[in-house]
Amino acid sequence: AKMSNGSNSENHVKVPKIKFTKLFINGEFVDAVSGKTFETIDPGTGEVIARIAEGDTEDVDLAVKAAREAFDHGKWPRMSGFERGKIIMKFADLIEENAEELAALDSIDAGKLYTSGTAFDLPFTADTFRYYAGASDKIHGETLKMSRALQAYTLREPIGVVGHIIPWNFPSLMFSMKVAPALAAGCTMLLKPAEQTPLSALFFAHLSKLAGIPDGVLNVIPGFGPTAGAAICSHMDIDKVSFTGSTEVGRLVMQAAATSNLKSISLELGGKSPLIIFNDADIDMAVDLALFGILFNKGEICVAGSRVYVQEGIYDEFVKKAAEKARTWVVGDPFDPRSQQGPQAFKKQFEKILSYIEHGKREGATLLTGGNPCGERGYYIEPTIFIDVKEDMKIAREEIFGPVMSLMKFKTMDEAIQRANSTKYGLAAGIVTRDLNVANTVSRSIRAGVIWINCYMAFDKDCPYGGYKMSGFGRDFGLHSLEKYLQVKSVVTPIYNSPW
Ligand code: TXE
Repeated sequence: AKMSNGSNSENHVKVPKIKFTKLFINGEFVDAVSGKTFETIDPGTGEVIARIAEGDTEDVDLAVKAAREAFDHGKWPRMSGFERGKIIMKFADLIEENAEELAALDSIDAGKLYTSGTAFDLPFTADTFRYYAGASDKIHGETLKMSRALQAYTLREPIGVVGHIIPWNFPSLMFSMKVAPALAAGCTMLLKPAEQTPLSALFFAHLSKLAGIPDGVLNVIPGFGPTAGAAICSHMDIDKVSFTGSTEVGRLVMQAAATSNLKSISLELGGKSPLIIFNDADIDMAVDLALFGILFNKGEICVAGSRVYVQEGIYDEFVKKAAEKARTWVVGDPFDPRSQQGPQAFKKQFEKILSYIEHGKREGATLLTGGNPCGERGYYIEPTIFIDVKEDMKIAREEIFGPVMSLMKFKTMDEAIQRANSTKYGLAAGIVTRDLNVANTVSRSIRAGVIWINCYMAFDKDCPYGGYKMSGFGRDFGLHSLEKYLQVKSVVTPIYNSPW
């Protein structure tokens, strides 16, 4: 890997002044009840960006009270879906107008490439709001044909007060993915951003007010998992928790829901997704997809293609080409347009990745490329490819969440299917082949929530995705996501003296 040496001033991207650092409750920015604050750090330098108000149980209580009031007595759940849609659309326009500033906040807070932020994350974020704005007036029930003399129909009502808990890898996109469908459904809510990346969520809170979202409908509470996060999961007055994060914490969320008020939950958790490349693949395309699959967002993405299976006929050539390409990959300042990979999001994640690399070496896998930290400061890691990886090695089993690929060889389709499925996770899978029958057979055989054929991470707001197995349950994006935020109510009345 090459290191780009750009600096912010050289590239003329203005790192924004941090304007919002407090909790957002009932339409106001306020200090935490405890008065406590915490530091948010720039992973490109290791330096403190700002101090943020630290929400805890009492702040969560205040936010829930505001959201409850807005749900039980406010106009948001009661106005027409069409009116809600107009306000959500305005929110999207404001996001678009502020996209560069929001992308810069994510770059400095999470080490994300500014070029990706402006070209991908922020347009996607705004469009996700637009997609659900368009759905808000199309939420309706069914008329039922009953076998007895009854007239019945269903209503689809908002589930109530929602707690969203999101991670640090896509701060803006995760915000939209959770908040947009819940708003469209007519819910009120609080969102806890990850402690590593609170900046864009607070900026969104500010924009939501400008858009006309009523006070109390959307509250943002930065804070830590075991305190603010746990308070949300065990709260007696929250109706639903939508969580994206680690499988370990997903288990805690489920436990807390069970022992509090049996709130509905949905979990989008870890993955160890396979990418299967067959002999008939276009090798250059397959190499590009494999590298993109593991290096996009520096591997900090739940659907990262971390296990790459290449059929034996093209394996050697694939290895050679992948190594060549990985060696030219440019790692560096996320604000430098030449960079293809920024720093890992925070120190602990950086250390976790390096420790997996050490494990891989110790367990006998061979480093094809990378394997080291790079740069003079900040949390940068070289694009890393291991070969000679065995299925039972830690690096092939556990989610690393970094730029570390395990490259493996296979002989037959059946073997590839069996090995691809030999994981506790089931988030995504990729298939590269020109044979339609192989593509269709493998798609049906793999237990994962999304299958990409001759592409990888081809996301869009229209397409639901989420986990099988221990990758969780519930779907984000698409109309399926709305279901998480709705309840079905049946209304029944007798029909008298009617032949119908
Ligand atoms: O996750 P956590 P971490 C995986 C990835 C990564 C690992 C650890 O492998 O290396 O998890 O990351 C909040 N009650 N993924 O430690 O802790 C926390 O504050 C309630 C995959 O950051 O799960 C944050 O807002 N909430 C994943 C959110 O949970 C709690 C994305 C996620 O943090 C809590 C992130 C608690 N007890 C990590 N403890 C994906 N699916 O994309 C923490 N949180």
